[in-house]
Amino acid sequence: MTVTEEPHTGEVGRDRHRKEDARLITGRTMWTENLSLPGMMHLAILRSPMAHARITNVDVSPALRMSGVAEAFTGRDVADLQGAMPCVWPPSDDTVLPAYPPLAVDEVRHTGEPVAVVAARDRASALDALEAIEVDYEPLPVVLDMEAALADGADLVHADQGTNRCFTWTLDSAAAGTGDDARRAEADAEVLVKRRYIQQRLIPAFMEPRSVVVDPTGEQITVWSATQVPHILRLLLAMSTGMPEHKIRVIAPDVGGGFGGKLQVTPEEFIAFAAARKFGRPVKFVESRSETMLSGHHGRDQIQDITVSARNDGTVTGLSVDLKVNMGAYLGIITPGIPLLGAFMFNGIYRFPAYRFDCTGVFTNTTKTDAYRGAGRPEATFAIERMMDDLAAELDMDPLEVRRKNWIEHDQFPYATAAGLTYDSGDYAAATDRAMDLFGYHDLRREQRERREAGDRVQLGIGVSTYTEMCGLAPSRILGQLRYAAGGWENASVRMLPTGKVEVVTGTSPHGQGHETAWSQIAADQLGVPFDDVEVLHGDTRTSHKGLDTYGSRSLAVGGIALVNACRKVVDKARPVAAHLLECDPSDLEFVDGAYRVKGSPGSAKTLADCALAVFSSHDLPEGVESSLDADATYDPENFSYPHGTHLCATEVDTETGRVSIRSYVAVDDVGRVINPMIVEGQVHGGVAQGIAQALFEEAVYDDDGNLLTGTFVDYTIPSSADLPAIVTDRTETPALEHPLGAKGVGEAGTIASTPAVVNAVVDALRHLGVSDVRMPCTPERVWRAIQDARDGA
Ligand code: MCN
Repeated sequence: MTVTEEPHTGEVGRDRHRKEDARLITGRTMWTENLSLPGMMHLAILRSPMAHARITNVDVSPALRMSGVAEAFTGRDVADLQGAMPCVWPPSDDTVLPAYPPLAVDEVRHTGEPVAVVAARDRASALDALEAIEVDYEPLPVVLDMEAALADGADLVHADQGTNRCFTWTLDSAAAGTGDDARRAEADAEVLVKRRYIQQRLIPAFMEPRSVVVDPTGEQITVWSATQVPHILRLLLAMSTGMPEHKIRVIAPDVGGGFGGKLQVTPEEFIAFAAARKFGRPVKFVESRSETMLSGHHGRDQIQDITVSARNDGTVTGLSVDLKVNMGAYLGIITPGIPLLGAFMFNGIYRFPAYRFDCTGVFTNTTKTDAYRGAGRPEATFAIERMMDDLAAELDMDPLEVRRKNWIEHDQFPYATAAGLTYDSGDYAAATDRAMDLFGYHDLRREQRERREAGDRVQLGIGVSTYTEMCGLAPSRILGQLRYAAGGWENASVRMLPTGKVEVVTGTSPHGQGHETAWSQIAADQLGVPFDDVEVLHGDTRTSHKGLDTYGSRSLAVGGIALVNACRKVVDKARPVAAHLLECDPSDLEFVDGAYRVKGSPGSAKTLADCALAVFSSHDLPEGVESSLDADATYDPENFSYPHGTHLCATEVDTETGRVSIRSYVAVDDVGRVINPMIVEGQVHGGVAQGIAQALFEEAVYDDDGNLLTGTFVDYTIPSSADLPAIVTDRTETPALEHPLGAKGVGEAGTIASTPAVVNAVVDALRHLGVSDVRMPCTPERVWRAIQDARDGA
């Protein structure tokens, strides 16, 4: 498929303030927490204080005697109702899939695991009553470290599985026929650079904590949840509990952010569902921020051992990756699949002729990990972009020179990588040249040299990240080859109302991305109707009957195209109606600027609104013409979408205190054709903020007993806007060749690009002092210690 459409009305590509923002920022909307139903009970969950223990006794009866309490129950009490938490992405036949009851039955395996539930007339009474529940725990050995967990004789997280190894997965370009042998490249290398990078554990910090309301009193059970995935939640609730799917309705009202953290079906949703069915009354569960941090899923947590083989002139000849990934104690819906999304991206934008990737998933007594903005791709990009800097340092080359030598040239697209993907388009030189201009690269390098020579206390570092990523998840065929259980298609419907107004129904489920605005722009453009005449409906399985929701920067590249295709069907359906109204043959018509015009006689025109009204009355339709212009389309792309760009960061690092401050940051991204530049800019800003957060600020830390030490925002230091630099953004535009709009995703790009840019800048400031790595987050203490260690020759 090729890029075909020119905008009909100029709507696509235009800055539009987000239409949803007025209600979101003035509070004129409904969050799940605001929902109140007659007879509703409030749930509170007692969570394990132990990282690993056998539950020998739970007594909820003291809680039942407390004021306001209606019910209390344990995992045993709802064993037949609660279902089991599903994992839909086992990468191999022998992936270990341990039992995962939403409410623990006889053993807990991480702190924060749900153990018992109280239902009361209000939340405060439910929370108070938790303290009265008596639980006897028999402590079991705690396994926290991935390498220790894999050692012979290690204590086991799941004794019944006999191993802490969840899966192993290998991608070898020689075996797959996509490239040469990476082991041979290592043996023949003139230069071999081996590094270990640590991806720390992160906690998604969306603004609205997870909340769920379940009403079992109607014809259907209705679930309101602050989720990214209402369609997937309905399906998995049905499959896991045996409830007929058509008897479950899931509504994701406005949702206050997700960042992958709400791409999950949660124990809390399953518990609320079981409680509502047990009691026959509506229930509500709203978690506190510390519950989110303790037991919502975490992200990253990988040990990356990387080897790059190269020639003395800087040409890369091979790449090997050995990855260990912390699953936590259980598997979320796609926990083991996260590193697979990274597997294809370690080679970045470079022409590596040989590639080998070995990955091991490891169980530990920690909160499960799963998607966090970028999911697999920030980790891979970090490793390769840090590596290119380290290779440049090894060869005494400029980091950009090494990159230029190895990246895929514009005229080499489409390019099949040794990892097995085909990148459709890109222009890495154009984005880099633009970024260098905006950044003042050469001037900053000069200043850096001067400061080094002067021995200044505050040194300047320049960090480069020339990234690409695969997004637009889809394509079903490839996801199937990777053993992901679901597909990657997306659905959209267009309903033409008699007055020419339009309702768009989408299977995507926005939670901050502005789809109502962007989808209105697409529909307005395709149909030639005013932007304000389009209403976008989403997030309710009754209205939006078919969809696969929002994650993996897929919504535009898949859902947006489904919408384009549905609009085109509408235009096709209206053609015979317009021809009838204009008393001509359909083949004499062209659809231009939102109206059917007789070719060569542009004066006579009929708009879609004219056709919609004619179809509504249907008094006088030609034979065989349906009395509806509505259309529905499902789209499943052939390939991922590959945005790319160049991010440059300048840091000032105080060599006496270790304090890092970002002096300037330039992001030039290429996301193909853009629907709404203002939204894209916002996505880049937010993404970069999250990437900087990983580089400099955030880390989830457990103590030796498996207690989370960073369970509040006092200890888990998400940056505020005061901690972040002004970000200079710009774009280059290389259209996606395989998507009809030419657009590529942007929702994760900033996060993927920025972390290595910042860490490279920190290390670059200190390389002349002998520092070659600083572990993330690069806190003042870590930076200071790295300088001391280098001085001490450690
Ligand atoms: N867009 C555009 N032109 C392009 C690409 C995108 O105008 N060439 C617009 C789209 O129309 C859409 C937005 O940018 O309005 C993001 O589009 P897309 O890249 O398709 O990403 P998704 O809509 O699928 O969003 C998911 C992505 C992910 S995976 C995470 S994580 C993330 C992100 O979006 N979480 C977010 N951005 C977030 N933004 C907010 N506010 N909150 C989150 O939780």
